[in-house]
Amino acid sequence: MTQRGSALNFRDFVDELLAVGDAVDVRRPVDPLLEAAAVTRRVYETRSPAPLFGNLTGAEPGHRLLGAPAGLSSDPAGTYGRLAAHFGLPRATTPRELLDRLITAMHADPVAPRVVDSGPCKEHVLRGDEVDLERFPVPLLHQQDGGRYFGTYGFHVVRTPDGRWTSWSISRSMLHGRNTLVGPAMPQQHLGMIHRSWQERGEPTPWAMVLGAPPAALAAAGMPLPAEVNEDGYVGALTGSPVEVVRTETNGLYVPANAEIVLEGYISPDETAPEGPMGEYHGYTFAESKPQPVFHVEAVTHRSDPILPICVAGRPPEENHTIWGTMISASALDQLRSDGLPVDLAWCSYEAATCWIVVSVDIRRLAGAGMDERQLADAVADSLFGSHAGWLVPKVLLVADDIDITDIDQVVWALATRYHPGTGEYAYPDAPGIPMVPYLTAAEARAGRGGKSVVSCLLPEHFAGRTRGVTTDFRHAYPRALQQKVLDTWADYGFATTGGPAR
Ligand SMILES: Cc1cc2nc3c(=O)[nH]c(=O)nc-3n(C[C@H](O)[C@H](O)[C@H](O)COP(=O)(O)O)c2cc1C
Ligand SMILES: [Mn+2]
Repeated sequence: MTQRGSALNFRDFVDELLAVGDAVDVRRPVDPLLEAAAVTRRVYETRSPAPLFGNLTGAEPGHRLLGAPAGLSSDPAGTYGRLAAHFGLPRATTPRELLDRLITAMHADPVAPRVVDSGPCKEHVLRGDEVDLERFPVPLLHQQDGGRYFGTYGFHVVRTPDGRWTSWSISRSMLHGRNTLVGPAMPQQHLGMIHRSWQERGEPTPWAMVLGAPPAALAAAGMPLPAEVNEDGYVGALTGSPVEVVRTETNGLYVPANAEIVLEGYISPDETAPEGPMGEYHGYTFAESKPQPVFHVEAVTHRSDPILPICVAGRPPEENHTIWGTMISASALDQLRSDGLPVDLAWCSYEAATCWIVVSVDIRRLAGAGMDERQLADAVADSLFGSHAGWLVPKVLLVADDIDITDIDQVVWALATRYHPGTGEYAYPDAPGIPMVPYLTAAEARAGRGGKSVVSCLLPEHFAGRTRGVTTDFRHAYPRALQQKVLDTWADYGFATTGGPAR
């Protein structure tokens, strides 16, 4: 027996999506070179169900791909349904409810994983010369990419030499050879930090990669929890059950027992190879490859008929926005709250490709704090731009808490009607940040600093806890009783009733 449910068992997650019509079992032959990715891209862009490709040309029979594992849904009652299923939550879960859950678990005691003797990930074990990554349907995701990507929706497992800290984290990996991968391990990310601590000893970094992982574990591996925090214990706290893990065949690490595919081996201390380009989270491909560490695969274990999940990165919404953006939002909100700032919610608008985070300010508490706009902007910048989560996001938009920041229409309205040109923007040229942001100058990208700002959409009266104008919408421009009558009579007026909830 292995643990069940969509949060802790990827196969159950896929079955649940199929059962509710949020995944499509694609039986036609599909080429893993570009075709599967092109279908997946159109799925994101039309908010269609996730494609499960079961007949991949050139691949071993039975091997499958799942595209758009956390794409959005066109059903207004379950826009975030696939994301919610990652945590075993109802399809109608709202972003605010999800952030509450994620933050509560950050403050709960970690629940350490439970070691089990075996599990579905050991149904097939391949060692040494038997390892051939080409047996899997490794997809080519975009025609501009420098290679085929095995790891776009899986996580790396590494442990510090003294064993005190185990990190699970997502970072892409490209097929390099029959038993090698190549991919980034940025020094600011925990994969890079732990890799460096082995390099300093002149030793290879024991490493594993988990694909088709328990969805809640995958999401935690895409979350900027602080250094030294074990993602495995966080997943236990989040789901209320320890994650069942098994020992790898070769290197003493532990991996989720029901994973679809596990690669194990080591990261070379010194060997690099060109990696990329790849279409990236911000929505562009830049035509360059970079030297990155080489990952050596000494054993592969997998379930029967394994499913390799893929993220086809690019213009939103894809998993860099729905998973990464959501997990950054939780970490950033927790940071701002812990620093005592008067914030209501924080949300990386998916449409902004993780290049901005919107923060709604509790204007009553703001008035109580007695801060002016520059003081608030500086305090927010200090709090966020110095944090692991804030390193990832270059822009912060501040709005009053009358705005539902998870509704992009309201954010655009606030930006257009409240941001004051010339005085409403505060730049932080010395703040450290991820060098992948598209608009950075070459010097900023090299220095890993700058291109960061706080944009205020707060009006002067918000600092006194007041609003001047009355919002002219359904909620604010009519008496409550009339609103209710209109809602109750909606169908009788002759309108379809499935237009989604009134906001
Ligand atoms: C689908 C997806 C793909 C990602 N790809 C990368 C990547 O290639 N490189 C990277 O540094 N971070 C990538 N991330 C973001 C990291 O996983 C995230 O910043 C996480 O916090 C890193 O783990 P760490 O905080 O333990 O270092 C990706 C996230 C998601 C959801
Ligand atoms: Mn981490």
